[in-house]
Amino acid sequence: MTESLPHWHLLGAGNMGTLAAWYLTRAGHTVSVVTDSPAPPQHKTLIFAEHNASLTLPCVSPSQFHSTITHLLVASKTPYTEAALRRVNGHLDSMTLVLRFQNGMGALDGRLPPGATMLEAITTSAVKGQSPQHTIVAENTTWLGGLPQPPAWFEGLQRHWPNLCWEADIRWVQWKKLVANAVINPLTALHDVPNGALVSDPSLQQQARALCAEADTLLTALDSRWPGNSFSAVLQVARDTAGNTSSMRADRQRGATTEIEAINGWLLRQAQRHGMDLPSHRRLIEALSGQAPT
Ligand code: KPL
Repeated sequence: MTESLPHWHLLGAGNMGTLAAWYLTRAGHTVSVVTDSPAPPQHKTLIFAEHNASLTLPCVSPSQFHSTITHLLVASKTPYTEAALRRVNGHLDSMTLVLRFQNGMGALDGRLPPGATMLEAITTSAVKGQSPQHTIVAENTTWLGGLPQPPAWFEGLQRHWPNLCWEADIRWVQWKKLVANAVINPLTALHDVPNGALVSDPSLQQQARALCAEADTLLTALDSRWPGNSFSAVLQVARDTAGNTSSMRADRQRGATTEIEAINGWLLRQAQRHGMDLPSHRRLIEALSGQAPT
């Protein structure tokens, strides 16, 4: 007997949300975008290395919900999480499965109904562009996890989502990505440079080293088994994405609120709870709360 595949409600049909919706629909799931008010379907173009693809996503607004949402994909940028969740207020319950596909940590903490199941998605894929055009720069590894066992639909999804892995204990994967984002994103945003500048500019490299050391000290305090050595991992990410504009640099260039609160802010809040300070991260947050580059 074949199990019916989920219908997903999507919050945030930006680059990552659209890519996830693409793979989900390829695997036979259905996806609708949750909008503030009734809206026509969204027609999107995904530009892959070898081909272009079209994706049409129906929209649904709060007044059109008739039942509880069973599967919610949260791919909104972290500063807009609260506003996005307002759209589904009263439609989530303990039976809802939430898949969080966002940078940083903690954006959904305390914001879901008791008992709701939470899955995390972490990706090293890169997508750029502005809706409705999304250019897939790289289809790298994506990890889904946070539960002892994958959901029944995971194996089918793996056949359509390149390099999709299951990781029951996803915390270290999240932390590794968090440190890369906490170093590459704010430094490239502040200095308005591509990611590769962290490899080629000795002064940026020195700052990256200090940021990594502080993050490793904190993460070791949170989990003594944390392997550390973040600096070489971060430099590798900067090398692999040398020509990229980091998402924070892009946000800052267009004057949008950055995700620094969910990235470096999360590290700083954890440090404070443990009576520690992370001076380099604190200074970066302060520096970036100033004006956008001109
Ligand atoms: O995730 C990224 C981002 O820009 O948000 C990196 C890995 C730094 C790639 O640009």
